[in-house]
Amino acid sequence: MTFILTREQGRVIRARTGFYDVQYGELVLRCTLRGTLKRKRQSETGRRLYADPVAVGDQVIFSQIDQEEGVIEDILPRQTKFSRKYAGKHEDIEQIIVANAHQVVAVVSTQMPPLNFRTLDRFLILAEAGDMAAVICLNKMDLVDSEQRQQLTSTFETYEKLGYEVLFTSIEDPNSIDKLKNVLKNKFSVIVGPSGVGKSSVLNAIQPNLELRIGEVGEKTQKGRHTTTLVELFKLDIDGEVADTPGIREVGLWGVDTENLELYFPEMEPFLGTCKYNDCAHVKETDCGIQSAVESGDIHPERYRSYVVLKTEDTTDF
Ligand SMILES: Nc1nc2c(ncn2[C@@H]2O[C@H](COP(=O)(O)OP(=O)(O)OP(=O)(O)O)[C@@H](O)[C@H]2O)c(=O)[nH]1
Ligand SMILES: [Mg+2]
Ligand SMILES: [Zn+2]
Repeated sequence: MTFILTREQGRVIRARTGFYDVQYGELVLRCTLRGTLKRKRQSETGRRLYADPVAVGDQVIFSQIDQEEGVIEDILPRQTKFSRKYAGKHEDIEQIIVANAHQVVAVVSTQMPPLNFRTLDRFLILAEAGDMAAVICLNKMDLVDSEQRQQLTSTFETYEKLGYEVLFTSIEDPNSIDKLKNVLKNKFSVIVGPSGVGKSSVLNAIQPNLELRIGEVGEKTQKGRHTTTLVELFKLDIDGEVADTPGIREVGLWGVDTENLELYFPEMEPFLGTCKYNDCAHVKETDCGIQSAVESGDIHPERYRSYVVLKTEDTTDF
């Protein structure tokens, strides 16, 4: 008779709605969810709470059914989570993309697809809301000339001043890939960003035997084609772990206190309390300390634009 594991602790390394690969030592079991857990998806009124109650990175209690299959009995509390608002057909619910990561690497590209600061700021805010540090990776640096490169370096100083580490990478420049490698060392990182920016490509450059599928970016649309279709966790040879994720088209905010959105913009802090109105939204009000700081150049206009977009509509702006 073969030995069957019961109620052991494992970790979810791959998730596809309804099925989860749980790792326990060398063993990986394809698991489903116990019925009681499925019901956790719903509030007492029967409303759905999560797109999926289990996420990659979750520590879970599982029992084995046979050589290949098992069932998840319980989910252990999460240290961190990277979530977005999942716009379902009838309601907005939380989609946990990765649980328990130490840091978020937000990847954007210089071109193909074009650089979008709104999107980048949304990723940074979601990292903050999920209690994780964020590193910015501006990829495809080989597609810009030296003048543009200089311009980008100075634009991204804004982010460096806010305390974000900024990496300028290209899969054609091994030095830049080494820098990214260093950032991933000894940590569990989640790589996020729009489709086609090169998330899977930079991971392949770091460790070719990952053999992640990479896609093309349409010449006309300048958009990626969602080549990575599921969240997957990998162990790196350099001692570190990464979760590659599919490009996110709609970065809906989740877990963000939009009433106090200014608190997610560190550069606004020195000016809080300097507005005429206590409940100033810093959008159209007169005598507003934040708007004055934008005019005097103390707050970067692109960052302020992100603030206004998120404050006033909280929907995706591409
Ligand atoms: N010129 C240039 N092209 C790159 C670079 N990195 C990636 N690419 C190209 O960008 C395209 C998209 O790369 P992927 O790695 O599939 O992008 P992704 O972010 O994983 O996309 P999704 O999985 O759809 O979210 C591919 O054609 C890559 O060859 C780079 O540094 N420079
Ligand atoms: Mg990919
Ligand atoms: Zn104000």
